[in-house]
Amino acid sequence: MPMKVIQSKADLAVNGAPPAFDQPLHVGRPNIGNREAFLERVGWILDNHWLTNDGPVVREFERRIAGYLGVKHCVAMCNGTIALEIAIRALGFAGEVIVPSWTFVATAHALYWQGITPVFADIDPATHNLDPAAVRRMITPRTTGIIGVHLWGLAAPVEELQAIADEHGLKLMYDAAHAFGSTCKGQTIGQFGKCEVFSFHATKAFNTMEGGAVTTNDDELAETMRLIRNFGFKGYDNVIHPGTNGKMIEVCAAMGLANLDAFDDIVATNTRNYSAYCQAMAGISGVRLLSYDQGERNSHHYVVLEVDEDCPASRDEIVAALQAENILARKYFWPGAHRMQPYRDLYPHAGLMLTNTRKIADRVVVLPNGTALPDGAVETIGSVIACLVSK
Ligand code: T4K
Repeated sequence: MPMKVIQSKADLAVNGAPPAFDQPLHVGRPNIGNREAFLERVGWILDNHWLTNDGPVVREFERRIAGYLGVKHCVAMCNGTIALEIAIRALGFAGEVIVPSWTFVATAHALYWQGITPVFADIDPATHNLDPAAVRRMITPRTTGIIGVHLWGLAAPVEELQAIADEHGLKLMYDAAHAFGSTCKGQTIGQFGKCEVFSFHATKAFNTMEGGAVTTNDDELAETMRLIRNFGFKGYDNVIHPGTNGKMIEVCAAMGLANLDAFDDIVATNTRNYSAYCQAMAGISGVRLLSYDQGERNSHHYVVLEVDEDCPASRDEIVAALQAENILARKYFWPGAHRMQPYRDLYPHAGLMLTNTRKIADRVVVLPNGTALPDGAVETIGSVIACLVSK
């Protein structure tokens, strides 16, 4: 279908015109790599009669991911949230752990679920990542660790956070759910802190349908996480550690291998789309895209638009107008974890310490990207936003 031409506000679906797209455009539309390679491997898995429990495809996947990220160990998991929980448990976090509120709620839930109190620190509005000075302010005698998040695949301030952790005897790990393929000062994310946790959920740039992994250079930590991932079993009938079921299945690993082979192409498509978005938004006053450091690698999976306070259209008006066009933009991660339960009841006044988080939460719109985005869609999305904010 030819793209709708938007010349005036009367052409917008919120004002009664037909939507720009027949089919919804999703922010998290999965990238599907080499379909034939995937299906062939699934056939092999069925013939092999080994579907889960540390099977040969999961092992190959772990080797390939560790090699790709340049890290000693990759422990594949059933999803990113369980991977966070297992890493937190293996590191022995307790008491309070400092995290950003400006993240997907799973970062905080993975702590709370284990009886550990997440303490929210504010972010740097330029990068949306933890502000080291804010982290220092939240340290108490009960603090045992810090979880940095590389939000949108932009590296957290790893040197500053490591210095704080060393100074105060805290353990530091990362939620790298968004950061597969990103670098920090040229070094691949996956090797910072004690360990880093990836999500390979369907909606991520690199996916295994459901899945995740913890990467680390620490042999002992990797071994402990492998035990916890499989109920604490060391061989048959011998349980030597408390554990859970965090195992990745063979079919998910097969999807991961097919997508790993396609990952460079996926990133190239995302990067092309991101550049088109930059061009489309360049002349529109009142909105701007979060920028990526051109000297670092990033999957450019997240296209994050910030709507200024004095923009003629509010953030919520922009989201409503895009959704009316079947462009399912998202307000990730509004309203911030501190305003979600149980944290809203736990910290009714947290917003006083989280001034940047509050501001950013009210400004952000995440736009669709990925290999499923139709040609020309970015330009149409740009023209919807341009028309909306025009006076
Ligand atoms: N830490 C961080 C920083 C994270 O962002 C995440 C996950 C985690 C930890 C936890 O990792 P996992 O345990 O999830 O591995 C989605 C994802 O479910 C979640 O994985 C992700 N972050 C988060 C940012 O986004 P929702 O609740 O927004 O998902 P939903 O169902 O609204 O889907 C998003 C869009 O994608 C929709 O427009 C529908 C579309 N979609 C979705 C799926 C699953 C498709 O088109 N096809 C699909 O197969 O959380």
